[in-house]
Amino acid sequence: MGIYERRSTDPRLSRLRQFRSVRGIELRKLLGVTTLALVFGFLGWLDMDSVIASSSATSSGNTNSPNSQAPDASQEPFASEQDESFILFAPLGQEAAYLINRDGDVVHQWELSGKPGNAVYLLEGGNLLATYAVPGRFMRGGVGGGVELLTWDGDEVWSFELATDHAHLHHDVEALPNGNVLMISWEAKTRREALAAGLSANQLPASGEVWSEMILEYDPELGQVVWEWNLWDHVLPVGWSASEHPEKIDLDFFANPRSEDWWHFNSIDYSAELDQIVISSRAASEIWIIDHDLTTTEAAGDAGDLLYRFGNPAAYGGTGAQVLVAQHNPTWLELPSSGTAGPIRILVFDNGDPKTRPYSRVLELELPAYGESLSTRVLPATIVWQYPSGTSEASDAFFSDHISGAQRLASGNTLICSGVEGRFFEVTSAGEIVWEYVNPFTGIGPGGVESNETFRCEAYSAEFIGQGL
Ligand SMILES: [Ca+2]
Repeated sequence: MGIYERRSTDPRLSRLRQFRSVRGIELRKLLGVTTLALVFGFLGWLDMDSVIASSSATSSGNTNSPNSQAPDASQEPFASEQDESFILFAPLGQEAAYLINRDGDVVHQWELSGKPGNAVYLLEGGNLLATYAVPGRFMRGGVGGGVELLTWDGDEVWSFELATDHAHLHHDVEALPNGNVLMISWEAKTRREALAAGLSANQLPASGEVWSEMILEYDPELGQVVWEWNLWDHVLPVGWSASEHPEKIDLDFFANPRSEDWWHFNSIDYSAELDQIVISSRAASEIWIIDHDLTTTEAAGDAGDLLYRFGNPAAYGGTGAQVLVAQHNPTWLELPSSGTAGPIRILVFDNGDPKTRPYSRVLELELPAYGESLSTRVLPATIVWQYPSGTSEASDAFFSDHISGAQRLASGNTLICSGVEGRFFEVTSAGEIVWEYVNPFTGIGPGGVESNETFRCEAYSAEFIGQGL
């Protein structure tokens, strides 16, 4: 059974998820029913990260993870403690984060202060950096509002909430080496501000309001935001050509009267070596790179314009093929050792879309001549690896049109979270699946129905976590 067969049924109305398990241990079928059409009818204002929810045949609340599958011992890919033997995830329908081993046993769990909003991470030593949803005026897909640092035992070290009528955290955070945390926040822009930026009234949502984006750096020692990058500082000035200024953000491309969440940032990742940030804009189908080596004042000026962008030339009036479709979770891969010139690589989960490209894939992008030698803001990225490859024997087609992510492991393998399916699987560079798990913890997810959807999963080594693992 391949994805092409699945396409014979409208994946937006019903979806039969079927896949072979690792090495033929068993054949398992999950019947998922998406309620997109109904939900669209009731909740037309929601975007894709909220409207699709699935039910699954998995049980609720078990701690024994009945759907886990141990890898074949003869193919044991986790040879040393340096390998990432533990997987962290927070099901979108529960107020909890789980840490499992490769046998699928829950080895630890945390209670969160709300449903995930959306990413969770372990810090070295076993503290949990978690997002959680806080009610507010702008409750769109990926809504957050709170960030908390919990000890291994679940005690709060600190928490920070931003869920006002004018700003609301969402989706992802990034722990910096100095202990600060980067956060993504929506920021409300009034009709007046939107018109002043060159938009016409008929480009605005019915509310007249647009929710823009900010990147905030929170210092938990000071208990305050110490750095900010604001998207609105970098919009294309009226009268400028978008294609001649890809460093600017063209509001016309995003103007969409149906939605107020124009850019829909859904991830943030930081490179300490470059002191740069890579952001994913789902609505643009682009990844954007910005400089973090700036003061807030500098970041509000031209120096804070997009350093580079990649994925969808239409977003800046350019020509050429669109590569990314509604992607998530671009991450910097390990950089060449210092002093060695070499290509920069980024791994990204390229979701796809039911209408235009109904399959997902994971791409490894190489950015040649990255840095000062690049004379363009448009990255000349090439795809150097992808899953599925199209030629591998891994026939387990997967499709998750929202949420999801991918992580390159120390072994060179790639851990993929197909979030809609609540499915985590690890593939070798040759595209062979060597481990697989389906989240059994269900709950009422963002779409308002029971699901096992999971935003992402993250793998960690026992050495990194400590705590006697
Ligand atoms: Ca992150």
